[in-house]
Amino acid sequence: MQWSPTDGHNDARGLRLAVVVARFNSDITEKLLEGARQALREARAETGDVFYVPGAFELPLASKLLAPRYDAIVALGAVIRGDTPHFDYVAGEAARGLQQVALETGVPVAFGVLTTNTYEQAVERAGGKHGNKGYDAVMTAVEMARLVASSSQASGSKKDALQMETRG
Ligand code: INI
Repeated sequence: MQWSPTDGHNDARGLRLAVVVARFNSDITEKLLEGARQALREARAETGDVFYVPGAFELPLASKLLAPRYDAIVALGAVIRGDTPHFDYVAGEAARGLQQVALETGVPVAFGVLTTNTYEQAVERAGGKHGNKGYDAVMTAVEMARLVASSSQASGSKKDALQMETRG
């Protein structure tokens, strides 16, 4: 069975969401943003603040700066393989950095960064025959923000129960 990013809880009401978009390959990343906006509407998000950075390499720092103010971050970019090893550095550091921000801050960061061999493959994933990864990234962010919220509620009630036990 194929996992669908829309299987989870896609109700964004009450969540503060930020979308960070890389301008590099902007014809693709603007399509990812269109998909992200559609998902925000469908999930009934009340916030979906949009911030721009020059390229995918800059997504992690922007996400880290935004994390304290949001329940989840959606990072959008398009890294397309060229003739030099530059692709590997930019794509690798974007992925590593975004995961690091999520793990260090506890704020989910959805990886809506296309890493493709060709421009056509990017087009196909930005509203083409393979869907829109910007849309998927928003739904992932919403699901993860809900998971974080319910896990902190659960640990809160566990703490209360322990305190009650101690008080006897
Ligand atoms: N940035 C991208 O978002 N996608 C790319 O494909 C890309 N390539 O191929 O070079 C790219 N480079 C710019 C990079 O993200 C930084 O903005 C730049 O290196 C300055 O730090």
